[in-house]
Amino acid sequence: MSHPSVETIKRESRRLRGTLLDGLQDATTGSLGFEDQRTIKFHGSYQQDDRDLRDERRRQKLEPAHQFMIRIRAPGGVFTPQQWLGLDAIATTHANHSLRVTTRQTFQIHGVIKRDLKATMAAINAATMDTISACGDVNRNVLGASNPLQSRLHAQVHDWAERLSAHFKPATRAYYEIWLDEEKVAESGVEVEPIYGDAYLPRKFKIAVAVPPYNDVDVFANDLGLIAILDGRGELAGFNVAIGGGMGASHGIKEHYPRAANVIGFVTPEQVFAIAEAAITVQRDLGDREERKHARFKYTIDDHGSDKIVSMMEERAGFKLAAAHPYRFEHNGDRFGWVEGEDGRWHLTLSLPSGRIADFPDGRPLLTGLREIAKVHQGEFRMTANQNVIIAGVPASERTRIDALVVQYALDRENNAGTAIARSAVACVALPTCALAMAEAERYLPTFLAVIEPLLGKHGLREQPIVLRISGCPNGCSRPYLAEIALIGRAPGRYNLFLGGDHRGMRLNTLVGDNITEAQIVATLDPLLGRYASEREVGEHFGDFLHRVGVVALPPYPTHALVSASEGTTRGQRQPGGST
Ligand code: SRM
Ligand code: SF4
Repeated sequence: MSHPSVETIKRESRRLRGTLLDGLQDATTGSLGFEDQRTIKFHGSYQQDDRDLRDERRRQKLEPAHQFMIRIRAPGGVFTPQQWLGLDAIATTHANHSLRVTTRQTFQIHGVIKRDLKATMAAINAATMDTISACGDVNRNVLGASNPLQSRLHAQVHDWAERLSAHFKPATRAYYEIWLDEEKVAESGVEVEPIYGDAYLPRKFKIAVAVPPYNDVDVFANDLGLIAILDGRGELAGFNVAIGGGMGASHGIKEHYPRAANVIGFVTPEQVFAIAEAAITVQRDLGDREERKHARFKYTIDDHGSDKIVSMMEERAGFKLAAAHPYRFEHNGDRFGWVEGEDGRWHLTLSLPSGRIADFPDGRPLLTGLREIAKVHQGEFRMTANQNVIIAGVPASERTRIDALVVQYALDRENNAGTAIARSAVACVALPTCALAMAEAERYLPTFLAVIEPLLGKHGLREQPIVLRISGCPNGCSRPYLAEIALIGRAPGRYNLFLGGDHRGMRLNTLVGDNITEAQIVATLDPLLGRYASEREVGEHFGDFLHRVGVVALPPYPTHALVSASEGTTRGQRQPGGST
């Protein structure tokens, strides 16, 4: 049976209602129908099945072990201790006893079965959170720099993330009707979607707000990036605007490529909403609605030309962009341990294993430990886009108590043991829940670290920060194409090895090993790390070194790699190749 296209489903969904209410009530299957599986994404949930159990269930002629992933909308990644406790209770009551910090600063909960979905959504709302447009062809969770040092600026950036998220939330009341039993609007399904229109966007759209010198949100991986520019007094003067970032690619299909966003100009704070809305509506109107794989803003920009897209954005926004301001990024990682914010409060960044918070059988009761912290913590929790957590806003007098809990529950194991590469490594979820995974990522990271760390030790590089990212498939949820070393799943136990991204998330890396095994990856990396250890210049990072000595060049697709962090670049300008 052929299914309708996603475009048809969206248009005919009566503003994202579809037949979801009926589908949820059908007790004969743990699955939703094809259309409802598409519609539910806009409500922040994906139908999945436990892939570890697939073969066995097939042998037993059972339907797959259907379950749902739920993603919270959390602009800027800030949660109160009460919200944390609410999520913890949901994870232990309705889900798989774990919380998963994502690369977009929020939580995913896995393993919710269909008959529990509604109760879980209601519990999320009761804990003062929602999941609206956490997935689907709309604006997704807005990232906001989580750098804890500049507390005042952080608050402002968080506010921007909140406001942008609220502004681009779909207008439909479907979510409230379906999950919270709110009364149906008079003519249910005909609400006006002033920004999205009848068919929403051709594809997902992502916004991030970065505050130099930290690019912890990987601003260039977003459809729309806002780079905060401060005036001479340290006040927010406005934002440089970058467009067309995206990571998704396909193995062997050159038309599907990752792209680093290009900087097109500068806007004042008053102009932000107009330019963001212009970008989104240009993509709404020009984006490819025939081929979903080619439907992201990055392809719209490359197909029509950056100049045309920028002109259209300016026309719709009603002003011309000013020239981009100079800015400089230092790195795209998190800073671990305690730091004092300018408000005199303290912030503790803890490295989490691929963002997974569970009570691990090896003696790391991370879920319990963070629950105990949430019970006494008076500040907030901030998720980072590198899947880590900041226990933020701790009064000096409370530090000892938090430290004691951190030690008691082994929350410092990732931070104290291991190498700099391990602390900052990012791996996507992949197996067993992700339907698209071709190889392990989150579950493989510890194994890979166990082979790479001795190599780093051998070459005296244990404390050298190197950006390592693993994705289970070329969709790139760990933003691997911006890493200095990236493994991208091809098949069980086999990866594509990419090298040469930079430590600031400003240059795409290049394929150096196609469909190779762990042994081949190690054999490739060992001599390169050795050369790096002996030939690097002072302060030179691994990816930059590989470019300088000619081991890698820029990739063959239009990279738009930004090679000079100190240059504000102008609209439409293709970035030259070369290394920093
Ligand atoms: Fe992603 C699809 C997980 C961040 C690019 N992503 C998926 C799905 C929903 C698989 C699916 O479609 O069936 C994954 C669910 C796995 C699971 O079992 O939970 C999934 N993506 C994730 C998360 C949880 C990865 C993580 O380990 O943290 C991240 C959740 C973010 C969030 O909270 O909103 C996540 N995904 C990203 C990022 C990184 C980012 O946004 O900064 C990217 C690359 C940036 C980009 O969008 O280009 C990303 N995910 C994709 C793509 C490729 C999209 C494309 O246009 O090419 C897919 C596939 C798709 O949409 O068809 C995808
Ligand atoms: Fe799944 Fe691929 Fe994303 Fe990993 S990169 S979570 S395998 S879609």
